[in-house]
Amino acid sequence: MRIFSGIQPTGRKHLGNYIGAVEQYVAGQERGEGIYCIVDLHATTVPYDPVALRSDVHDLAAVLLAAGLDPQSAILFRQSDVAEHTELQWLLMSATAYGELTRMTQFKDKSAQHEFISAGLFSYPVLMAADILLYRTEQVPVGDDQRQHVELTRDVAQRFNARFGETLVVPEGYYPPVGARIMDLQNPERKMSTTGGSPQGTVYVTDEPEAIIRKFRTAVTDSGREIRHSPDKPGISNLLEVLAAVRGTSVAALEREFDGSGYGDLKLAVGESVATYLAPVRERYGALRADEQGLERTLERGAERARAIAAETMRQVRGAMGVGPVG
Ligand code: AQP
Repeated sequence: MRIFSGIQPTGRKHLGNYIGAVEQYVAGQERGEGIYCIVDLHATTVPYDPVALRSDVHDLAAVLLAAGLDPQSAILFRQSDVAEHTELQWLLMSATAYGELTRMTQFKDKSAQHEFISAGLFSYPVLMAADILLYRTEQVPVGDDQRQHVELTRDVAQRFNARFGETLVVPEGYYPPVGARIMDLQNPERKMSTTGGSPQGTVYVTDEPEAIIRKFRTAVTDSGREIRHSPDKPGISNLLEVLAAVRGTSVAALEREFDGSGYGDLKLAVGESVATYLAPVRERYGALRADEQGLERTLERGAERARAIAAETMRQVRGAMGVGPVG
């Protein structure tokens, strides 16, 4: 089973990224051959600081290694080190409809946040399709917010194959059964997010345990008393999902366990469990982040392995599309 996912080096990673994606990458190592890409080219589609971008790549590489990604078995690399991503993106643009891209909700949300709306932001989902299809990926572990982009990737691959002959593998999205959409603790109607969230409602992977417990203690809930997962209780439902994800249990089991307890008990239990869950990651992160040369070596080795797979896919794509010499 070939598993691929990309993750943006955009500042500090939050609990949503961790449960929805990073934890799935680590678990994926058991299921198959994992390829994980730090997508720095995606991060250039909105205003950014070039100096910070390089350092953010190192921050993220250290988080992924601290979480338990083993670069000996999985491939961990930086997107811009493998030029085939942008070449395949350009070729896939011809198999993507303009109308499809205008329907992407992430583009609509993000373009509303910026004055200068880059063409890169608009074509972002095609680069994401190229990232995935380059590695003949079968499974893509991502959070629920990426569902529409994974569906677009499948449509583009199917259209390409219908037009140019069977060349690309059509991947499946893989969404965690609990925690695929962790919500902001202060605004549980909105997902926890790097750019759109509230500081108090966003738990970062490298937060101190006391800060984590405080953020959960002040989480917004309803004025009722019943601990139940339901659409009319977004705050409580989110807390139950977070606790189920970090404890590796089900929401139904937690509803039974907390039957008759107060909201304060649940908030404290979630805060403490998340602090305990993230503490070893934070501890390992410090030493890994300090060794920049070691991180660069890991990314370089990963890029070499990624290039070997990507080059073969590009040979087939170029052949199917009649681009370049016969090869
Ligand atoms: N709230 C979330 N719950 C579960 N999974 C989530 N992901 C993001 N938010 C949640 C998943 O994390 C992975 C990496 O996301 P990314 O590369 O898009 O990184 P980002 O842009 O910094 O993360 P955000 O928070 O999604 O930023 P905004 O909101 O600013 O765009 C993906 O698999 C994603 O599904």
